[in-house]
Amino acid sequence: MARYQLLYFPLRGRGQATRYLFIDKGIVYEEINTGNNWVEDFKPKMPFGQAPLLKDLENGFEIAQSNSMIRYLGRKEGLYPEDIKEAAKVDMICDHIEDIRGPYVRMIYQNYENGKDDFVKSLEEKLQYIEKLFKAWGTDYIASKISFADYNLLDLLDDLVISSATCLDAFPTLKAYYDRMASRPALKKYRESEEFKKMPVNGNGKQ
Ligand code: 0HH
Repeated sequence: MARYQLLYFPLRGRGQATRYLFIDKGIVYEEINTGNNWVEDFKPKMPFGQAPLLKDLENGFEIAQSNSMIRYLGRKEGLYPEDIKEAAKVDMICDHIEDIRGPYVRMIYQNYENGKDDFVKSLEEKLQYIEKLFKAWGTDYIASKISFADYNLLDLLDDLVISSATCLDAFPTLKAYYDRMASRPALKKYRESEEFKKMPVNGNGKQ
C-alpha cells in the first residue's frame, strides 16, 4: 500500500530527487499527475500555488516546496544524519545544489538561447567546490551513509550532464560519486526503464 503521494507534472523537474529516494529505499508511493486540469483542480489547493506537493498518507500531512519535501523524507525515513556535523555537510551541499538549480531553471525557462553557454561555463567554478569538499571528506556519499541529499545531487548531476556531457570530466571524485549513485541496483534498474527514459527533463522541452 502506498505510504506517500507525489503530486507533480509528468516530468523530472523538481520531483525527481524525491522519486529517486522512494525508488532506492523501496518506499511505495503513488504519483498524481497535476498536469490534468492544473489551473482548476490543483493550483488553488497548493500551499504556494505550485507543484510538487508531497502527501504523507500515514498522518495526512502535506508538504510543499521540493527541498522541504525531501528533507521531511530524510527525517522520517532515517536518511538525515544524526551527527550535527554530518547533517551540516548534507545541508550545505543541498544549499549549494539550490545555488546551481536556481540559475539552471531560470536559464531553461527564461533565457535558454542566450543563456545556456554562460550557464555551462559557470559550472566549472560551481562544481570544483563540490569536488574539493568530496576529496577532503573522503566518504562514498555526502555523509558517511546515504542521505536525502544524495538523491538531490544525483538528480542535479543528471540535469547538468544532459546540458553539458563533459561538465564532470575535470572532476574525477564527483564523477565517481555520480557513477556510484547511478549504479545503485534499484536506481540503475529504474534509470534503464522506459518510464524513466521517456520522462521529459523539463516542462518546455529544453535541456
Ligand atoms: N520552489 C518551488 C519548489 O522547489 C518551485 C516549484 C515550481 O517551480 O518546489 N513549480 C512549477 C513546476 S516546476 C509550477 O508549479 C517547473 C515545470 C513547469 C512545467 C509545467 C507547467 C505547466 C503549467 C500549466 N508551475 C506552475 C505554476 O506556477 O502555476
